[in-house]
Amino acid sequence: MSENTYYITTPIYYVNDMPHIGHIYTTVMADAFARYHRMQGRTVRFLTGTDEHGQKIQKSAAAQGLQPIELADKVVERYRHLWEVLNISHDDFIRTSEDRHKAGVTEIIKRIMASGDLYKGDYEGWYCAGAEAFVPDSQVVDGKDTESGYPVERLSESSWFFKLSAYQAPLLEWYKANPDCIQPKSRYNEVLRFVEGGLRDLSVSRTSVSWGVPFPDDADHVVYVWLDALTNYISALGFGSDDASAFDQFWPAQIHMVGKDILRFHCVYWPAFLMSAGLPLPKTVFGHGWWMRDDAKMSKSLGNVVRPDYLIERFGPDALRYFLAREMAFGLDASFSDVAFLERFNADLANALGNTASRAVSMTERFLAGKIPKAHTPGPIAQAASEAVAGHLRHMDKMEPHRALEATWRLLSAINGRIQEQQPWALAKQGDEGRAALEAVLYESLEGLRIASLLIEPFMPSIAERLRTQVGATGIPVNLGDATHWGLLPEGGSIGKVEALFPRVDVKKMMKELAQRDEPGAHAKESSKSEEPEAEDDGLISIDDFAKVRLVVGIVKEAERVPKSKKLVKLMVDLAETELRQIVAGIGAKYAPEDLVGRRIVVVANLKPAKLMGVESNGMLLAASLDGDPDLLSPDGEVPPGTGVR
Ligand code: ME8
Repeated sequence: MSENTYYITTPIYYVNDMPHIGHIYTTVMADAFARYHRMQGRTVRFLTGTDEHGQKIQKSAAAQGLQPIELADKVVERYRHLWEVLNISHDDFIRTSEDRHKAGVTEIIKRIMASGDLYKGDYEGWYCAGAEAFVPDSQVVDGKDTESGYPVERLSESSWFFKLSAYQAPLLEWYKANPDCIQPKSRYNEVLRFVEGGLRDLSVSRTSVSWGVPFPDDADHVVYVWLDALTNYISALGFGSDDASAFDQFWPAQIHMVGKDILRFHCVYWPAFLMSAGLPLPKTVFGHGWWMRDDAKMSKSLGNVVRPDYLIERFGPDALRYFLAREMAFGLDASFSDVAFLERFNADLANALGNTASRAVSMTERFLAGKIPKAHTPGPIAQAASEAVAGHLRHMDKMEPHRALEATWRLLSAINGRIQEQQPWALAKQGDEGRAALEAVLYESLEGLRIASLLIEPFMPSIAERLRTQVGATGIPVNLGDATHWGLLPEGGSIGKVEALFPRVDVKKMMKELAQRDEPGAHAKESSKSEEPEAEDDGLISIDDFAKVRLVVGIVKEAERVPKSKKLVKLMVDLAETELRQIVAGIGAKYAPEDLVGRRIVVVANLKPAKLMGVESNGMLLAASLDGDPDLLSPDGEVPPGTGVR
């Protein structure tokens, strides 16, 4: 491996089930990083594939009346197709049922055997086929593995064991010498604590499973599926074959991108196997967070898994790629909700990106006959572009892709703001007098959009290309080096055809349409939440922030003045709860208490209680405030109390 190579991998996915947005997420993020590094001029190798052996697949196939390989062939096609539709730019796709992979597994076991780290014994204990993991007694409650939630079964069989216990000290040394080898930091600490707690030898073969790689020189056993699967990262590079040139060029991997569920396999077992086999260790394992559905765990049995097909068909692959990358703070958990998807689609894509682009391009068409104008002196958009480029590079290098996107969206907002401020339509009316300013604002907008297209390229490759065509940037290199320099759009060049990149959608209508497409039970809870830390303040709140405020309609049942106060009125309000709510409001200067009884009002129902002049208030009513003079808000019709307000 040289400084300029970058080898990135996704987990290889089990073929017992069709892909959902969790699988897509890892692959899309790995794709974004692969593209980012290619755009920096690195020689990138990006690997994905499928994990086809083991008990879980054997059982699923049997349940469907298929041979395991028949099931694998079917599901693999689904993955391949999806990666094509989603524009995933992997260089290789490995299947563990391929001969090249079996050769790699055989070779690593031979090396581990030669190190004296394998011995034969009997495994007596629990096994979780769902996670393909041997589970300690302490982790079994009510017949289930408490870590994965899947059922366990009792095994008693002859097995080869790997001396994992001997690797506790070397692993701890590795973690300590390479504090960035597991990211984010919270996961590093988690793994460190786990290994400090002690390691037991690991069973690495099965006799009661037949679907796997035969154990070298002991064909009654098949290789434990995780030892088999992890080896894909090197078998795909030709390890164990006659041609190991790719292995020499790319190993060790720069990064294994995985979900947090499989951290232990990648950060404990895998490096221990590699140490034993005398092979270099990966530079980084990144354990990203978990997608939930409307705050509930996404699972096939709950029937709330988000399948990607309709979202891709209806909104395009780049919209889904963008949403996944932007919504989840990389490393933390997030919730997928239709409303969050649609709101982001309209706000970030249709509006901030699509609308800004179509404004700039259509005004160039109208006012400058579709020709890229003269550049003039770089102004505020040039400054915003240079900040966005710096922010993008900084955040991508720190593995903060969601922040990299935020930086680009600040540039889009600067372009939009500048158009609003300069008013090209008014400048165009001024004729020669307004010409220079008109050219300046439109050149800057188009050039700013060209630079934005480079920054969105890792996340939305097809939209980025369409954007470049629209602003007349075809032929200009696409990279994150000299192509980001200001002023490359050529004066006199032609812009492309104006077309909406993301036509706005009607959220209410789409919510219904999406719900109809969902699996039953998908909307167990309808809210969305991200654990994302506070974004850099741009004055905007997310739909999630807004959703935290519970606004409901109430009917005032009783009202009286708070003694000794001119303004305060104590109200008892019907919110369709078991008791009336007591709310104190500062509306007494304008409203007489008796006039309030029977009125419908809007109440913030989940406000922390407060005392006003010693009287407790459990909520707040909404009123327009003109110079401090309140004007009560009421619904238009006879809405029943307790009705939600949005
Ligand atoms: O574990 N949120 O395969 P797998 C985020 N074959 N990511 C999710 C997710 C969710 N709700 N659900 C799945 C395996 N993922 C093994 C891997 S590697 C040598 C062997 C993603 O099909 C995430 O990356 O169960 C997780 O680690 C992976 O899918 C598990 O895929």
